[in-house]
Order: sequence, then structure tokens, then C-alpha cells
Amino acid sequence: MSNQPILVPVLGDQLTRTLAAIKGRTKDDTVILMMEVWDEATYVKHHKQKIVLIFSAMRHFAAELREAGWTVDYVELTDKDNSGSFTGEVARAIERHEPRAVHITEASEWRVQQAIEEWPDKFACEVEILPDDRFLCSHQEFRDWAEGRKHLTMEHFYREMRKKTGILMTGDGKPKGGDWNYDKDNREPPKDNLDPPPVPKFEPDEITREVIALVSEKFGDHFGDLEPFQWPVNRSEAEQAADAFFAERIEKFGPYQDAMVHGSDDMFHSMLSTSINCGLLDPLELCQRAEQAYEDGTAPLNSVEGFIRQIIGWREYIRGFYWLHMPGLESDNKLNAQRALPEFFWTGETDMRCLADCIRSTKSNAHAHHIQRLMVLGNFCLLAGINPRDVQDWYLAVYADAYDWVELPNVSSMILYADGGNLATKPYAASGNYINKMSDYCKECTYSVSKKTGEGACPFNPLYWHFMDRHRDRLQSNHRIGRIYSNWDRMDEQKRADYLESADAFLDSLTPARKGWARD
Ligand code: FAD
Ligand code: DLZ
Ligand code: SF4
Repeated sequence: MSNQPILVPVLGDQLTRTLAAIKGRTKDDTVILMMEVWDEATYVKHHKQKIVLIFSAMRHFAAELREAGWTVDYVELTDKDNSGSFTGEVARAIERHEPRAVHITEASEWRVQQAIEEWPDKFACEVEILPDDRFLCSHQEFRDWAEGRKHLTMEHFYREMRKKTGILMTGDGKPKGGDWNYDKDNREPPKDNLDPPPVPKFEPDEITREVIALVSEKFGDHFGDLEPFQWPVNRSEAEQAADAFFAERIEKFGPYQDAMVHGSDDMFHSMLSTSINCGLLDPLELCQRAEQAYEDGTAPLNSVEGFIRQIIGWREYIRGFYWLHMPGLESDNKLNAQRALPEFFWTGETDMRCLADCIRSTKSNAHAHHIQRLMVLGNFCLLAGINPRDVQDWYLAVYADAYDWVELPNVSSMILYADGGNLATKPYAASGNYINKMSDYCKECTYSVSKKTGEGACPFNPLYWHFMDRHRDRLQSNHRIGRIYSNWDRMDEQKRADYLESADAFLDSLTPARKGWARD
């Protein structure tokens, strides 16, 4: 056997020993390469906590590998010869180690995968790119499923994944409990005194403290609070977070999935996306644990099925959808939305109490829960006609769990309807009523949710009708939306004019974000 090792670059969201490029290898002829690079830290100006999370998790993973006997070549951001890019660092590592081949697990993001696909031409040694089997559904499998379908309905895809994994299935191929989906039981508005148990918070250890100092020095101008930093950064912490979710929160996860309470940043959500996405937790194992909770009688089926659907349904579907539609997804703008993102998305300074609370949570934790991202922040961007590029950059920069493959379809296709309906059958548009029903935000808002137009009216009310009116040509033939236009047409002319005028006045009052928040 040659003494030349195999070089295995491991990216910041591939932090597991079960990774395709690691699991088949032997320790004595492998060099694992991990790289903190300027390009990744700055292609958008990520929230400070997101950079701390990734660098700290990478450093912890390198330590774990070394302890287990692997050879790890770890390039820190401040290493004096750091080239700043993945390709530059692999090139330097090839000079250092003279490997007989480079084995890498495919990147989760299109941008990075494009660069990797140039490596065989750039480098003298053989380069092997392995599929990322942490996802249940391969690119080819998703393409086969999508082939010939008029609409890519998530629910249909989800059922295939249930059958494929056997999760929540009976021995004779039926869904447990008789139904595939229990969403109808999962729309409880918040009640008083809900009191969700606190999510475990993790004190920074020495490694994390060092990274916090680095981020403070190098990325001080990025959005978001640096501290307190409390995310899990290694497998053991991520498992503690998962244990706490299955012991204390999953029971009520389903019913309150869409509920929002001012100041409650996690409700009954798992808060596990940051750990799943960078590789600290295995998504399938989490679904198996959820199913076990149902079998043990510690969580009801509607909660368990809801959680499993988010992971083997939505998460897998979003990833398949991304690879099916890239690179076009980035430039889709079927609704021709051109307005700049308002500055208050970065400062949180708005009288709209719902938005202010979601932005506060985003700023202080690099997190907002799903319904906040979808029905408050997303709904606002849709109704106000914010251009997709600004919205994509914002979501990608501000959330600790954000990577292009998951952020982009959620933003472009789910909230902005920028692909004209390949993902969503209708735009997720709602007036203030929806937010009032599902939250306690409106009670103490400066605006009145019951006021439809004019001074003091909740801006979501006129914006909703402004959106419907300006997209009538495209939307009125949609059978899920058409009847909304009958209501609009029944209103007297003055009322319709008041709605449009109020919305225009509100839109004119928005201050566009200054340049340089997300990208220079
Ligand atoms: P839970 O509510 O506990 O859900 C469990 C898990 O299901 C999550 O951890 C996540 O892995 C998965 N999941 C749920 N919904 C989705 C979804 N729509 N797409 C993919 N996975 C999902 N999630 C990200 O991981 N990264 C993102 O960048 C991201 N951007 C989003 C942008 C918008 C506009 C919207 C509407 C949603 C976005 N989501 C994103 C999905 C979802 O909001 C987060 O996964 C969730 O809030 C994470 O918190 P949690 O772990 O407590 O989730
Ligand atoms: C998000 C991120 C950041 C901020 N920094 C790094 C880094 O320095 N090195 C690294 O390997 N990964 C980083 N990441 C995550 C990557 O962007 C992510 O792994 C790839 O883009 C996946 O395609
Ligand atoms: Fe948001 Fe309108 Fe309710 Fe205020 S009144 S919290 S702006 S929905």
C-alpha cells in the first residue's frame, strides 16, 4: 500500500463521524482537513452567533476526532498562510500531505459544490465526491419523484418518505393511527399561562470563549448580539438538548406549533435545527426517538407526527426542491417584487409589535421559530413586495441554522411565491387577523388590529388587500384564492380606495436598509 494518505476535507456542516467520506476510512491512512476560511464567514455577513457556532462546533469536532485517533489538519482563520477559500486550502493541504486522493462528501450548497466540481481539473491527484447520505432522499430519487408531476406537493413526497423509512407505519403499510397527517389538531392559539419548560442553555467552554473573542475582533460589524452565546456546540450538548425536548416539550409541540407569545422565543419547538444542520444530530434518529415517545405513551400522535413531518417531510423536500431548481431559484421573481428591505429588519425599530418581537429574538439568539419566520416576517416581505434578493440575504445572514439549501427555497418559493407556485399552491398571505388569532402580539401593539384603514390601522390589513389587488391577474384563477376577489369586488369603491391609499402611505413611509448589512 502507498504511504500517501487520503485527504478528507470536512466542511463546517459535515461534523459527524458517520459522514460518507469518513465512515469507510481507516485512521492510519487518512488526513482529515478542516478549514476556517474567510470566504465562508463573509459571503454574507452572518450573525455573530452563527460564526461562533460553526467555528466552535468545528473545533470541538476536530478535538473529538483527534481523541479518537484520527489525524486532523485544522486550519484556523488567523493562520498566517490561510488563503481564505476552500479550494485554496485544499491546494495547500495537497502540498503539505501529498495525498494519493482527495475524498469529499458533496457540499450541501450549490455554490460550494460548483467549486468542488472543479477540483478534479485543478488538482493533480484523484478527487472523489461522495453523496451525502445523511439525507434520506438522494438527488436522483427526488428528481425521479418530481418527474412528470404537475405540482410537487410536499404531502405526497412525505408519504413516500414514511413508506421508505417505515416511520409511523404499521406492519401492513398503513399510517399509524389511520391518518397520514394530524395538522388539523395542531393549530391551537396560545393560551394564558402556557409556560413552556426552558430550553437547555450551554455555558461557553474554553474553546467557545476563544472563538467568541475571535468573532468579536474580526466580525464586530456583523448583525446580532454576540453574547450570551448558549447554543450546543458538540455532540454531547446537542444530545442533551434533544433529551430535554423529548422529555419535556414534544407533548405540546403539535398543538402549539403555530402559536406565538411575545418574549417566548422557543415555545414548544425543539430548537434542534442548528445541531441537525451542522451534523451534530442525526435527523432519522430524532424521528425514531419521536416515534418511540408515541409508543411509550409520553407524547400524542399529533405532536409526534407533526415533528416527524417537519423532518422527513419538509426538510427532505426542501433539500430536494433546492437541488432540482438550482441555480434558477436565486433569481426567481415572478411577482416582480422590487422594494428594498426596510432598515428596521436590521434594527428592530418598528412600532409593529409582532415584527419587533421576531426581530428582537433574531438579533439576540440568531433564531426565530417557524411561524414567526413564515407568517410575521415572511408575510410582511410578501405583502410589502420586498425584492427576493434582499430577503434571501437577510434570512441567510441572521439565522444560526441558515444554509443556502434550506433558507433559499423557504424564502424564495415558500414565503415570497417568487417561483409562481412550484412549491406553495397559494401565497402565504394573511392580514392582521391571522396574527391576532395565533399570538398575543396585537393586545399591546401601537396599531389596532381591528382597524382596517387610516391612521393607527394595523399595516397588515391594507397591505393584504394591496397585495391581492396588484397581483389579481396572476392569482384570481387560483381556485384556492379566487373567492377572495369576490369579497374585494363586493366592497364599495371608497373602501377599496381607502385600503390601497393606506397601504401606499405605509409603504412610502418605510426607510430602505442601508447597504452593507448583509453583503458589501
Ligand atoms: P421545530 O419546529 O422543532 O421543527 C423540527 C425540525 O424540522 C427543525 O429543526 C428543522 O430541521 C425541520 N424543519 C421544520 N420546518 C422546516 C422547513 N420549512 N424547512 C426545512 N426544515 C424544516 N430552517 C433551517 O433549518 N434553516 C433555515 O435557514 C431556515 N430558513 C427558513 C426561512 C423561512 C422563511 C421559513 C418559513 C422557514 C425556515 N426554516 C429554516 C424552517 C424552520 O423555520 C426552522 O427549521 C425552525 O424554525 C428551526 O427551529 P426548531 O429546530 O425549533 O424547529
Ligand atoms: C457557515 C460557515 C462559516 C461561517 N464558516 C465556515 C468555515 O470557515 N469553514 C467551513 O468549513 N464551513 C463554514 N461554514 C459552513 C459552510 O458555509 C458550509 O459547510 C458549506 O457552505 C456547505 O456547502
Ligand atoms: Fe402586528 Fe398588526 Fe398585531 Fe400590531 S396589530 S402586532 S402590527 S398584527
